[in-house]
Amino acid sequence: MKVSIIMGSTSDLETMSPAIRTLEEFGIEYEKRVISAHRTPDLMCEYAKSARSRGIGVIIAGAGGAAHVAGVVAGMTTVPVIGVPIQTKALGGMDSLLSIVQMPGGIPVATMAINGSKNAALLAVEILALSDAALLEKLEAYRKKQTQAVLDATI
Ligand code: RP5
Repeated sequence: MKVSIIMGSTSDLETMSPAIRTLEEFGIEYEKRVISAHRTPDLMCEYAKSARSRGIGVIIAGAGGAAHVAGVVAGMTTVPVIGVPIQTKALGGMDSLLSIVQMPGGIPVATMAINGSKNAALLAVEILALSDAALLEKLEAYRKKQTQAVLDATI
């Protein structure tokens, strides 16, 4: 299963980079694309509707401002969608957060913190690890290492 990382604009790439690095750390195959709900609506529909048949297991969707890509994609696929609200200059990302998080009943989007793309990737890893024992081992090792780093920290 592949993970898809989509984002509303090339200007979102830097914020979405921790997700990319995290998937690479776990050796997970992924694809990444700029897909805008407003600027490329036809592409968004086509992409969402074909995601499952193309072997996509989780979609991570980052967007800022009037951030509609995660929710609209979720409405067109049963592949789990994780939304990442991107921080904005005008409203600090509260606009993005509220645009993504308040989904109507029936169409869920797992919404991360503002700029929380690293956790989006880790949640995708957790979902894929439900049916992948080797990935689960890597995830457990990652958690142990993280815990140890905190225990070893000297301040
Ligand atoms: C959203 O508008 C994008 O996700 C981006 O966060 C924001 C600004 O886009 P640009 O004007 O920088 O392309 O659709």
